[in-house]
Amino acid sequence: MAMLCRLQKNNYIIAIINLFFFHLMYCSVLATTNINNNNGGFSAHLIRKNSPNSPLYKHKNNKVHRRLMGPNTPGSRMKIDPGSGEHIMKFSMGTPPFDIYAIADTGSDLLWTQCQPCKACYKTNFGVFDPRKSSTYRNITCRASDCRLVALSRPLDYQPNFCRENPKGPCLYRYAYMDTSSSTGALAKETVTLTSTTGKVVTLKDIIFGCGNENNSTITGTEMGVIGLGRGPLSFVSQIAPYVGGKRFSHCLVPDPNIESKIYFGNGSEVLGEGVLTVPLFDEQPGGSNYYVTVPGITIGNDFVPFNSTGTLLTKGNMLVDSGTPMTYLPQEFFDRVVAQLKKTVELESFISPEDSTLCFNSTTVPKFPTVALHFEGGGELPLNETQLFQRNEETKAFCFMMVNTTTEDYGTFGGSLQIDFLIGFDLDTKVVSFKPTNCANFNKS
Ligand SMILES: *[C@@H]1O[C@H](CO)[C@@H](O)[C@H](O)[C@H]1NC(C)=O
Ligand SMILES: *[C@@H]1O[C@H](CO)[C@@H](O)[C@H](O)[C@H]1NC(C)=O
Ligand SMILES: *[C@@H]1O[C@H](CO)[C@@H](O)[C@H](O)[C@H]1NC(C)=O
Ligand SMILES: *[C@@H]1O[C@H](CO)[C@@H](O)[C@H](O)[C@H]1NC(C)=O
Ligand SMILES: *[C@@H]1O[C@H](CO)[C@@H](O)[C@H](O)[C@H]1NC(C)=O
Ligand SMILES: *[C@@H]1O[C@H](CO)[C@@H](O)[C@H](O)[C@H]1NC(C)=O
Ligand SMILES: *[C@@H]1O[C@H](CO)[C@@H](O)[C@H](O)[C@H]1NC(C)=O
Ligand SMILES: CC(=O)N[C@H]1CO[C@H](CO)[C@@H](O)[C@@H]1O
Repeated sequence: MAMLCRLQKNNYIIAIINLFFFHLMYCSVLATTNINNNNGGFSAHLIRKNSPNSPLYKHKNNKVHRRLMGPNTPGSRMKIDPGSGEHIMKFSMGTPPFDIYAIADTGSDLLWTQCQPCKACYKTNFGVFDPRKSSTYRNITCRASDCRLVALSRPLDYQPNFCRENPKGPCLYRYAYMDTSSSTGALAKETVTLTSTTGKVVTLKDIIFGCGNENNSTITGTEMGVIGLGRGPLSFVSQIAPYVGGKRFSHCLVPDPNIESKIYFGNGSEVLGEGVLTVPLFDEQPGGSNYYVTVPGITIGNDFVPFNSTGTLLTKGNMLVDSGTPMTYLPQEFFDRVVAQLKKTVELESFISPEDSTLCFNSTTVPKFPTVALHFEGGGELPLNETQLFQRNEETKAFCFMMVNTTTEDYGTFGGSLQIDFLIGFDLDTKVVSFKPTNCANFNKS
């Protein structure tokens, strides 16, 4: 019941927001002259965290990982990930611009960064954004309709009548992630600028963000915040939609972590042409953040391994598409059958890597792996090759399988490594995800 009320409330908010953005769009077309790449769309670089290219590179592979997911709402869960495959997006905030390195997260909506004056900020190597030094910073008041977007994500000590008593007071938020990371502060608006992959400067005005003056992070905290690319109305993707021609984006992740990947927003981000597989997105809940798809099973060699062994009925939305999670997770029982089938077709000695619990095959040369394809609701089949399925461990020289088990979840997570060398498009308006096999290192969308 509580859930039901919430959904209705969210829908109401979305309606208001749409009107609001329509207005914004109209006003900003004239004001913002410098976004004009592909009919308003633009592209940006994604830096693989822990690639030596990353300003956030930490030498030894740190094992602590989190998946940033929505606030502490039902449906938010955390992932512990071996390896560090998160992606960082660099942009600037404010006038004059201040550089921000934030985790690009398809599992949550809010864009936030640490802000001065800090009550509690974790240590970063790149300073903390100071709104007092920016001429384009705007507070969002309690009374403002935008404030309702965080109505469910308030600080722990928040008084329910705070906004009624302080209509001109700050719009306070608290975003807590399942790994105990959190950001608390005031919702505000700022100008976001970034340099696109074509070298053009893109200016996005009045982007709603969390100015966090009380934050903590489970990692040593070098990243400066999170840029939420989820499906909800607060998401960066939803906010910029009127500027770029629609609520859609795509990315192409390169296999080599030292080469920057690309992300495309709005017009020009469409995944088109031959060999595109388009699958429906499952609506977990209206206004929800996550990209779920339905996967009946996986073909390995000549055999089909069904997701559900106990019946033909399948839970809809049993797989979360999330580039923020490096590995792919399968529920234990499904995982066991996948591994059994894989071992049957790969005739090599295997062992479990003590480092990250992956299943590895000893081989000095590239072994002959079976053909593998992921099946989607509606009959679509996505062929996966070695680039996506296996990674060579430089030390042991073994080939390790990039799918691992989860015992705490009954759904799978389609992680970042499985997304490598696909141009993947997320269309929030038509509610589909599209996949196109692509050599991402050589890829440039025109
Ligand atoms: C924003 O609000 C804070 C207090 O909540 C205030 O100190 C600051 O001056 C305000 N900034 C602007 C630009 O209105
Ligand atoms: C972050 O804050 C929460 C709530 O106070 C706390 O439980 C958690 O331990 C903190 N995490 C870190 C890494 O400080
Ligand atoms: C996006 O592309 C469509 C179709 O080409 C065009 O009508 C629309 O004006 C573009 N949007 C922006 C914001 O430029
Ligand atoms: C598997 O199928 C059974 C019966 O057909 C159904 O009750 C169950 O929810 C399904 N489980 C999943 C994970 O799809
Ligand atoms: C396979 O690799 C593991 C880890 O390096 C090693 O312990 C084992 O001896 C290897 N087995 C063979 C047959 O090479
Ligand atoms: C699966 O997960 C459990 C605990 O999370 C772990 O003990 C087990 O070794 C894992 N690996 C395999 C291959 O099942
Ligand atoms: C896997 O497929 C991608 C996309 O088509 C391609 O770029 C890559 O070279 C392939 N990898 C192998 C090992 O065939
Ligand atoms: C509200 C909240 O999460 N507060 C935490 C902020 O981070 C510090 C440590 O950096 C914690 O002590 C607070 O509890």
